[in-house]
Amino acid sequence: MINTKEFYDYLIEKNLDFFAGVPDSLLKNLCACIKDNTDDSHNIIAANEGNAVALSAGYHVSSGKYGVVYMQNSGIGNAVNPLLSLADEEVYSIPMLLIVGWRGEPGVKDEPQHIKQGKVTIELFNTMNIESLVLNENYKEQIDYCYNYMKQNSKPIALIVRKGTFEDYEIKKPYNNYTIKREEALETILDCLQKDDFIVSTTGKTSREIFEIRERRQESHDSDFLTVGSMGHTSSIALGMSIGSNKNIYCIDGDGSFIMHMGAFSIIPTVAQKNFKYILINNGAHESVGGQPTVGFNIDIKKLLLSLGFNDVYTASTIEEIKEYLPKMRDKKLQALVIYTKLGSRDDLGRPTISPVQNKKAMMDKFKDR
Ligand SMILES: Cc1ncc(C[n+]2csc(CCOP(=O)(O)OP(=O)(O)O)c2C)c(N)n1
Repeated sequence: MINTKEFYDYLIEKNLDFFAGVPDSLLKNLCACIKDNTDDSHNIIAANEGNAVALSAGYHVSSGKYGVVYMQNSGIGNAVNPLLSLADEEVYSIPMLLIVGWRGEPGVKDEPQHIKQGKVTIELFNTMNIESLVLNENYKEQIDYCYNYMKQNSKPIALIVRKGTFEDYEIKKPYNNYTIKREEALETILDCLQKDDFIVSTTGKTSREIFEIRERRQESHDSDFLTVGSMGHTSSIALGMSIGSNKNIYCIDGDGSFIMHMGAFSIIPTVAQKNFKYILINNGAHESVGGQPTVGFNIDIKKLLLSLGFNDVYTASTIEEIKEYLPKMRDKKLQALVIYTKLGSRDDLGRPTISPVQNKKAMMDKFKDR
């Protein structure tokens, strides 16, 4: 295992002092260490991984230094475009150090959404002609190698991080002043919905909690599309679903996900009909992967959604408010509810025991039945 602070200190020693990225569970100790020790102007928690690559590119052009971009391998897809059409040696030829958490590494048990991505991670870098090294205990030599490589070749290089590579770094418990937990908010939402309503829920603990609430209540899962991967696309999946059926579709999103592909919200009001309903659970953090902050509390989301064309945007921070506002959204078009919650989830939170394909098939049958 690598001592996380010593790894960070070595990056700084090599003048690799600008960080941008999206947090990842495998990198949560490193992300916490970067956050603790770096000025906010030099650690940008980006909306998505493509933005992080572009930030790092801009930083290089003006400073001459090499940026460090951290991401989960799920984020490679978001990064491919700026890696190939901005940083690539056949375009602007911009060096940067990519640090990529390897979820779904072959032979290591992981969730379904990580299996394919894990299998093709190294191949994807090979295809992009980006050299990649699997990070190990000789990290100083590896960082030296990457540094010299960037200097000589003026192009990105990647360090791939296996599960359990970094030692624990004391993660400061993230905190906000709200009082209800996400799981309580979700329980209340489910209480307020009707039997023939459908849900599309976002990546991370939101979907895991919905799954467990249904199990606890001995209810079926066939009304819930638990978006296990594809972070940031929940609202577009829900929008598509609302076009394919006249049933009510409730999108339950997270602030990190909302911010990741916020562009979708410029389209939603131009397309959505009465059956598309948007609920955002805003805890100001990427809670599912370690609680790194988002800008969820810096944005006036109500104003933003209204300006984009939503007709009503309710905000709630208590169970009573959720119960009051959710039913009001039922028969009107372009309705949204933003729920502010505290951080935290149960230690024993499980994961869906049905596969994504089973989940989809059951839901398709339910749509057909009606
Ligand atoms: C493209 C991509 N980047 C990063 C991740 C890792 N990841 C999974 S859940 C999550 C945080 C989601 O934050 P938010 O939507 O605010 O929900 P919360 O966890 O706070 O409930 C992240 C970063 C991912 N799955 N996909």
